[in-house]
Amino acid sequence: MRVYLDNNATTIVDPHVFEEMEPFFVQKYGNPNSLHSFASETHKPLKDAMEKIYAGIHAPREDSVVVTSCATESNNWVLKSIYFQYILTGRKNHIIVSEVEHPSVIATAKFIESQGCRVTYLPINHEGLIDAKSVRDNITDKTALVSVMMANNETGGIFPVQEIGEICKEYNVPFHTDAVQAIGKIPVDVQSFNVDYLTFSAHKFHGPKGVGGLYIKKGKELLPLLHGGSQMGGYRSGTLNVAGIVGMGKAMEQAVDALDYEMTDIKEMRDRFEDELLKIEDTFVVTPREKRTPNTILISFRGIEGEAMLWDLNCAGIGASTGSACASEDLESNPVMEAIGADADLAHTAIRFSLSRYTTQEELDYTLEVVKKAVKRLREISSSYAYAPDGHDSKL
Ligand code: 7TS
Repeated sequence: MRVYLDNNATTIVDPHVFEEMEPFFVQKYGNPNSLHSFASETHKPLKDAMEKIYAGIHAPREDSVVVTSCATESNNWVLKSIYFQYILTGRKNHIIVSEVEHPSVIATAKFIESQGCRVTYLPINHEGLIDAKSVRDNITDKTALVSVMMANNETGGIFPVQEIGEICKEYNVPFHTDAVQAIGKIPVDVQSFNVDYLTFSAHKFHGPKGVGGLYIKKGKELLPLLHGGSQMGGYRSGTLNVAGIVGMGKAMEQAVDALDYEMTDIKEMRDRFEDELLKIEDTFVVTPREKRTPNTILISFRGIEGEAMLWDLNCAGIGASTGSACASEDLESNPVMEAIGADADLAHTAIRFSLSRYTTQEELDYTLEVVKKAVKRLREISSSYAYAPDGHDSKL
């Protein structure tokens, strides 16, 4: 059996999405900006797809949604444009991000820092969450941007973007949120809170890889990162990824349709699975369930290296993660576990299981059995864990 439980890294393309994309490779391959029927036959599908994307995040007509190549690009764009517009010109000198943003925000913030900008990295609390108050404590009249994600990719922790948005409004500071892990898992409505920029990525909600987006509120325009032709209103040059945009539109429509299912059925499956995992001795989950996206579990197994567990899972056909795939080649401890101050022993033991609407109960039952066996095997050979089969005094 093969089981995919790494849906925060990427998701399967929904077959309906693939079906809608297919004609735009070999049949309708025209460049939308050309002046002939090969071009014009792409116009309606593109318009329909953009409408679905606007509708999916409740973006009003007057605001902009710009299609990018991925969330990494969207995040880079916001931070670098803010740097050019406010920091380089000397109007402001400071930005605020959370310390557990995706590397596409953290690394960009570090780059901007190296160019002379002051950066505040907001700490997470013992639940792996951000306190909105920490934004208030750090924001100044020289702050050019606050960037705090809607949901964390490691824990699924939902951050208080509503309150943070209010604080930003009070101080008239632009607010960006990375909603990559929120779309299709919790409601995302740009009109329901104060937000100026919002990032998303199709491959996280059963769309294709290589296509993402950035919502930009009217009046909060950014400088282009990619200069060239007049595509996307001059906001982002480069020939449109027609198939990608069509796919992202369909995927967005389906993500919204499936939201209830994710928030009820998938959540129930996740909770049951988590209950069973927590019955294994010396296991820990950081963020409370009700404060998490419905599909994610980050769980630590004391005494077991995350990579060793992944190996056992992989041998049994199960794909999970020790954290973000973007960082996993480094064999570093999980950034969230480090940020909450978990001791070194625990920080290396976190495994992330992320479900999707394609996950089945049978797959979770199978995974649970494999995990139990792996825990037993790995603790038996662990040098740091005194294995006690009768369940007593298992800690060294
Ligand atoms: N932002 C968040 C919150 C993410 O989780 C990811 C990918 C990205 C941005 C980057 O998206 P992309 O469109 O540029 O690929 N996160 C992960 C992860 O958690 N494991 O692998 C990739």
